Amino acid sequence: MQNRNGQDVLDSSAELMRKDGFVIMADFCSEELIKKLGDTAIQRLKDLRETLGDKEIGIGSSAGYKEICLRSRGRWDALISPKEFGYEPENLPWYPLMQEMLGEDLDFGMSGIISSEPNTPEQKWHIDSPHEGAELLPVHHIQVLIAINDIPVEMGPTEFARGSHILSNHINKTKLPMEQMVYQADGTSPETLVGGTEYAVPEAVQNDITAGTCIAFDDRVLHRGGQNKSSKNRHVIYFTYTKKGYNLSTHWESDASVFD
Ligand SMILES: O=C(O)CCC(=O)C(=O)O
Ligand SMILES: [Fe+2]
Repeated sequence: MQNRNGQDVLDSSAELMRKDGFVIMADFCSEELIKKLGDTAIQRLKDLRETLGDKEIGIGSSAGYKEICLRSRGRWDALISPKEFGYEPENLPWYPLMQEMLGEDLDFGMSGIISSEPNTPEQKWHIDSPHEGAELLPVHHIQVLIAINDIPVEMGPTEFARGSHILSNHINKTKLPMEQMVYQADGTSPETLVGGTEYAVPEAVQNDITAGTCIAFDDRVLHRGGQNKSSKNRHVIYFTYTKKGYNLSTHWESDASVFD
């Protein structure tokens, strides 16, 4: 697995994912790939928002539709299948890293776009999946975020707490309850994650991101979408992958359709 400069980044990226819970791979996707993903996604999001019109929509996937939801105020998430994007999920350039982390017989999870409007506030710190065992089990769900444009800090790139995929274990590490961490609640932060334990506060990382960067994260890592202080929409495309047979039911919880 090579980046745009021809460097082999598979082993170093896998190592960072295991250690930090995330890896930021700059200069990774080709111009052609980000253009195609971006054009498809922005059009689809526009169409879905038009179809949605004045229909009611709340915050969180259970208060949304099966095609589109709000992940937090001003932060739209629209599902777009690999087929609609025009790619097979196994032919995308980050796939070797997914195989390395999840095993050769991994499953595709979901794909789409997350788009935050100007003046969107930052999210509350959260994890997207609970832990499944007292010891640190291998990652079960990886999300890949692709920057189709530059995302300077003022546009709110995703922020990660380094190494918190280990510390967020609600079975035997953190004192925070699982539901509080999974459903963006007040009181979750890198500090409170380790409150009352022997562990050091994990470092919060939010970097300027350039177009073509690919970020992969173990979704047990504490993270949050940043505040968009700019006057432009902040887009990221995502593709997710799971270990064989993992059920993603809590990640998209609505059965209602915007087309009904
Ligand atoms: O918008 C982002 O950067 C991240 C969004 C996110 O983590 C979520 O909605 O679960
Ligand atoms: Fe998240």
